[in-house]
Amino acid sequence: MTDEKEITLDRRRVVARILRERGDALLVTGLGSTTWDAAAAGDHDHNFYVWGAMGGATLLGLGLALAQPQRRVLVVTGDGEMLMGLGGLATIAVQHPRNLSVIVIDNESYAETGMQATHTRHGVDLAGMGAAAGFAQSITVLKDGELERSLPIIYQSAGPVLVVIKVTTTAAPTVLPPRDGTYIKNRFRQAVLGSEVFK
Ligand SMILES: Cc1ncc(C[n+]2csc(CCOP(=O)(O)OP(=O)(O)O)c2C)c(N)n1
Ligand SMILES: [Mg+2]
Repeated sequence: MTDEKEITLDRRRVVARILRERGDALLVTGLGSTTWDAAAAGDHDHNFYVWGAMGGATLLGLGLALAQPQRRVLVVTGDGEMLMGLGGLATIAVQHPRNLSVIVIDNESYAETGMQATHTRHGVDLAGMGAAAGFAQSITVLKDGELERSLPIIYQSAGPVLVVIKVTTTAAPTVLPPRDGTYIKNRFRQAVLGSEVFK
């Protein structure tokens, strides 16, 4: 269990800081708040917003990482979403994509549905689970300095990488990206595949 007093990082600042370094990385976001965080940092044609399918973001990222091995793939998702798809950690570790980094924005809550406590509030250690599954790197970030040190791990370390970032429960305004699934898919495919998209 994390002492509430130790958590000071703001999710919007964290996600914006990470995405500032994104270069040509591809981004998958989980349902709800992490999608708003990415939209607040700036909509991008390399963003694939998973508007639903709770528990599926990391495995979508795995498929993308395997299909696009030359690109860095980031998944930015919530602790509740990650807890719903825990088996994905084992599958990712076994597939061992060197280009996949999973970032969990861990507010120890289901913010989207009213800030109910998740299991991480009760001590479940997602980074420990990633390490036990066999992730190449699996760390928890609590402070600004640790966030800065995690950036080269997120973008350059051989994956799979899991970075669990503890953030406050401070409410952030909802910022909506496009939500037409067909539009998001087509835009993303065009941006990633270019002229290959029609083959
Ligand atoms: C299968 C399923 N169960 C429940 C929900 C309702 N739901 C939507 S967002 C959410 C909370 C997500 O929590 P988390 O991933 O921690 O994101 P946060 O908003 O806290 O950043 C829940 C329970 C859903 N969309 N799908
Ligand atoms: Mg949460």
